[in-house]
Amino acid sequence: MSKGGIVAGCLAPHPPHLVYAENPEQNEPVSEGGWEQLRWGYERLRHSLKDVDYDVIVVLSPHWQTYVGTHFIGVEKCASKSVDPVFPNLFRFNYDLTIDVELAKAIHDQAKTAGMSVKMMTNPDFRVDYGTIVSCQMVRPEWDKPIVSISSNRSLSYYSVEVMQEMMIELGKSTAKAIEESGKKCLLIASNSLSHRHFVTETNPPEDMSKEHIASHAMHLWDMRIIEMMRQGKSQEIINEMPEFCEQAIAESDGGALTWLLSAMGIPKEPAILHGYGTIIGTGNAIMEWPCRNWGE
Ligand code: 2X7
Ligand code: FE2
Repeated sequence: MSKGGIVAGCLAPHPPHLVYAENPEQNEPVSEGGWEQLRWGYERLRHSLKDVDYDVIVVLSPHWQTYVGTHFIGVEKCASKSVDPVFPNLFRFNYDLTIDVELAKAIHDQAKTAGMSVKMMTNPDFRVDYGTIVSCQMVRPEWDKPIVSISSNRSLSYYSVEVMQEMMIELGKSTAKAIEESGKKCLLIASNSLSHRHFVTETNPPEDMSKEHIASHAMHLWDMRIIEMMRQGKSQEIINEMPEFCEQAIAESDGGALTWLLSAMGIPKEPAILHGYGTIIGTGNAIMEWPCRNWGE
């Protein structure tokens, strides 16, 4: 069997507003659009991946929060309605997806061997979180690839960003090793916003773009700093600055997804492609792609 690999790593933020604005048939609420800069960014990412051959999407979402270890969905078929608890007016999405349980178990086993606390989630009635669903819908709306769904272990809540990062670096290495041994070609998704200060009142309609902007200048500066580092291949510097970023920008990378992704790709020095940036209820969101398939051995 030939070695598996990562065809691309993506930073793919999941505000439900994006799906609401797209009006896919699976989502009940209907909109007049909105957040076009970000949706055009996703369009560019989809175009970039159009001719890329891969078997499975591996996604880590901060909205599946587990407090004892990292969990993996271990049920092959997941179908239900996902409702955003904060925005039920925007996101009531009927999903029907397939899990690559074999690869999920392989990553689980590899992480366990490395000493991590891990668990396969086998409840057939489990409700898949909206972060996973929104990012997958925006990256691959066809839903024709199986996914591996990884939880966000909230080690930050018990310990610190430093402990969270150590664990996510290990999980990233285990993910890469399991993928290599599986022989599968994988697309990796870190599902998170950057700066995460948000407004607390909603406009009417929610898609009124005359009211959309970053929450503060300080958040803008943080977002631009992290994006520039990604564009310059400064992955190690991002990891070094993560504690300040998470604290000062309330960054959603506190869930570990970005650190996991950078680690799985081997802390790349190659530049990431910026496909789009925009704000959603004041939060900062970047759509980035690391085209690992082009880097060679
Ligand atoms: O989950 C989110 C988010 N990360 C950012 C903005 C708005 C809503 O939901
Ligand atoms: Fe979120």
